Amino acid sequence: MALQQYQREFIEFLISQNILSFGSFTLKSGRISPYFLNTGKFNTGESLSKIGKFYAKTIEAYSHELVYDGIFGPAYKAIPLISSTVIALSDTFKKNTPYSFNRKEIKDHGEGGNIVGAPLSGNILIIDDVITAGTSIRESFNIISKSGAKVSGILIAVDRQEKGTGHKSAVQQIEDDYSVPVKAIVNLDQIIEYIKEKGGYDEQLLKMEEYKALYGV
Ligand code: OMP
Repeated sequence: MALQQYQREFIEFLISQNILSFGSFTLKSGRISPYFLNTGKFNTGESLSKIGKFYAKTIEAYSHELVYDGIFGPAYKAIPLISSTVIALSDTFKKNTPYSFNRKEIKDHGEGGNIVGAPLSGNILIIDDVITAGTSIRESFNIISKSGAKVSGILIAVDRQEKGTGHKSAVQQIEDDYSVPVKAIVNLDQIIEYIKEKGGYDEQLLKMEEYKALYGV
């Protein structure tokens, strides 16, 4: 799909906030990547407000495929992301959406349970930051299915377009395994397209292409 204006703005935003950085990074999967997306760096009110708007806009752009009653964000990193997304859905699109997240620690006193926020029921849209090999997102599926709700879709900020455990992309594998749509604000090809247009990233682009040849699909 051709780069949309909001996607250009999003990539520009990733670069300007140093969310997208270049170097040598060991990923959760053990792969060594020449680039990394650190959404933990959405750490000011202004940047958090912006990321929520980008997620909300993407939900609206895919409104025919992403059908949901509530939004779930896995602890910890997705908690602020879903908070700002539901605020943007309410402010910009007048949609009042229940949201919840999990506790990482087991709580056996007070209100108990390991879900905070709206009770999980009906169709749940998972919002997370990045999919590489697809391990983290599967943990969210387990949490939601245990609660009796159904995952109806996934939205991430960046699809790194890498292989999962087999030959398919991790995203494709999740779509096949769970029969749900997985959407991203942007994917790696779109980031590459944008930085090629922008110029000045020749060395980084070369390393990204090498990495893609190893793990890309
Ligand atoms: P997978 O579980 O392999 O899909 O990796 C996704 C998770 O890795 C994300 O939820 C992040 O915690 C982390 N990650 C990033 O945040 N940014 C990246 O660019 C790459 C990763 C990663 O480790 O693969």
